Amino acid sequence: MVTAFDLDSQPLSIYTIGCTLTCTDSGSLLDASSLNVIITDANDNTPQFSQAMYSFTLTVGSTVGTRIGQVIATDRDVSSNNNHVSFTLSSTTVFNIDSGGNIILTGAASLANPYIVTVTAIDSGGLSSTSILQVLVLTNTANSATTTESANDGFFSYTENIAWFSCALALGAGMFGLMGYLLYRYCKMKAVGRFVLQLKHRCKLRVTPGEGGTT
Ligand SMILES: [Ca+2]
Ligand SMILES: [Ca+2]
Repeated sequence: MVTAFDLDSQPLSIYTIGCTLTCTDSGSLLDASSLNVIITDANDNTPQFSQAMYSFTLTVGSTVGTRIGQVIATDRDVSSNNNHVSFTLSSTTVFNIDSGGNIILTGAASLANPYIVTVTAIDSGGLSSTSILQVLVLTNTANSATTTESANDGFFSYTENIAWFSCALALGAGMFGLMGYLLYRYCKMKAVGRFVLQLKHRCKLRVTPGEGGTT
């Protein structure tokens, strides 16, 4: 019995093909029987990475346990026995990889850029493939601008800053009010002075005709 196509490519882990068998003799006597062929999944697919190379960045000084990124590999076999994928990394004490493909920091990463290691995906039957993992370690200088911006944005998040700002605002308002008051008093005194001068001038005018009449 020979198959005419790839039975393993069917999207079922186990399925059955029903056949009818017949046999005849030289006298044309025959008999028939049924044959069920149960197709099970063979481990004929190798895990495949979604990318030939993965590149991630990491800030120097990051704490152990930091998740750096994730690699993804899939296996086209249909049964869990044959499509279960696990990961390993080539020798390194700085990174590790968990069952989900997450790259985890396990040691102090230096600025010896870039870290390049081989990541392997292997199924339960021992079929495997590899990809390249590159990790670029950056200084935190690139984050300084963001840090400064955050500090500015958070000016009013500190109680002492609010107190200083309120005092400065109140002092400015007080000075403005005092200047307005002094200006008002100055204008008022100036008006009173003009009034007094005008009054003196009128009195002088009234006295002048009388003095002329007595002479
Ligand atoms: Ca497989
Ligand atoms: Ca298969």
